[in-house]
Amino acid sequence: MLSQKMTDALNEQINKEMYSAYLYMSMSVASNEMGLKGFANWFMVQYHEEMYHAMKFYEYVGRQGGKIALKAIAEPPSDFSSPLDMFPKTMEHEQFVTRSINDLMDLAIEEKDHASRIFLQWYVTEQVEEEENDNDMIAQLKLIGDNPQGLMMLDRELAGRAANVPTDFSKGVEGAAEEG
Ligand code: OFO
Repeated sequence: MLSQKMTDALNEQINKEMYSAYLYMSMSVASNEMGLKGFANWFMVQYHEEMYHAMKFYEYVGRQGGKIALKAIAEPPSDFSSPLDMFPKTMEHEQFVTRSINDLMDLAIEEKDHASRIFLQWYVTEQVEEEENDNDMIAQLKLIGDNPQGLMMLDRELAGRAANVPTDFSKGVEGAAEEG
């Protein structure tokens, strides 16, 4: 059972995760335009992760008998100049998402909503990984600086990143996670 306040907050979070997916899709487009296919791949994998995050919330609200409310997704920025322009922006965005997950957790604790608290724990852990990924990438890009060869090497490495989350939700998120 979810309170109306928790239902509304979870629905807002579905929208934030969908926006994250949209933002990373936009960065993938920009990377392709820069000729960086590996970065484009990295961001598309990130897109799939965000869709998975959104779908987990979607399924949880539904399973708890809450009314799912899908809101308009804001237009993401598209004017990026380089990977070192994009990654601090992804970091800033992930920190925003982390604060949002923390607020949800605070609400679950305040409402003694134990099911939501346990469900949200997965996201608390996930956000540590999200911020760590961005930190690592920013550090590598700073090391590379203006060296095009270094950037091409990293681009080749990022081309190998594969999605390790379910991408087909026709049988629901849990069903997809079991099959995947
Ligand atoms: Fe959903 O973790 Fe990124 O935004």
